[in-house]
Amino acid sequence: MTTPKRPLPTSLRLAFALAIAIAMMMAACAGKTDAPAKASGTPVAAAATTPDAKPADAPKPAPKVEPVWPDPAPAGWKAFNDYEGTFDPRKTLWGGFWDAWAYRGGKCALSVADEGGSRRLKVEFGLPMSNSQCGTFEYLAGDKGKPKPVDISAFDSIVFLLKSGDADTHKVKFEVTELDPYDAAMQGYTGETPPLAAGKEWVRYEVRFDKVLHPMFDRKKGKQVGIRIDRKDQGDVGSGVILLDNITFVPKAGGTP
Ligand SMILES: [Ca+2]
Repeated sequence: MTTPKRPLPTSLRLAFALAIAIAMMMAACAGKTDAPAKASGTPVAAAATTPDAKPADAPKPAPKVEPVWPDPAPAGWKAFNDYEGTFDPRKTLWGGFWDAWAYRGGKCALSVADEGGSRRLKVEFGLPMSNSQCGTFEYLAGDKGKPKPVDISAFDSIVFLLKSGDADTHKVKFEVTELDPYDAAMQGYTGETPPLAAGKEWVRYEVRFDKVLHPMFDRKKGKQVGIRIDRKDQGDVGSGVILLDNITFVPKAGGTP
């Protein structure tokens, strides 16, 4: 069944005509405005190349070492480990013990390295098997083997800097772990980020607690933070070097931890 063809109502035809007219006017206007824009752009370009506007011997701005890190740090940011004087003895800026861990044949060798005017944590990892892992743990408080719970509920997130220490890009997860005094390893829930790329340039990553922590994670009982390097995240390259710096706690908006 077909609908009999009827001529369009006059009002519709008028509307079409109007629409076409408007479209043509707009096209005409676009053509007009285009020309002055090009013309006005020319003097600017010319000015930029005159010696007065830009002396040839003007010193080039020094390349920024950490373009991704705010200086000064925003109010309320609480530095946790900057690796400047925390390596020997192993105490974070909050006073807790920190070190490396390894699992299933993995190994993370820790040192500090001067890079770009700052000391960084250098992690040389070797993950020989398909399920090898290694990483770091940094107690929020407490001596070796004696972590103490720390209330992190006033904080919104952790930020830190990550970079590759060799020619390859590596993948690193960041973890936040709850203290459970009834667990053999005193470990409760662990929240972790997806694998984060450690590449040629420093990148600032943010670990938002609401995103990575289990709803049952008791934020009044934070135990430790750290990185995890998983062989399965690395692709073909099972060993390498990554650099880490400036683990910092960021307070909740309006919070005063
Ligand atoms: Ca540092």
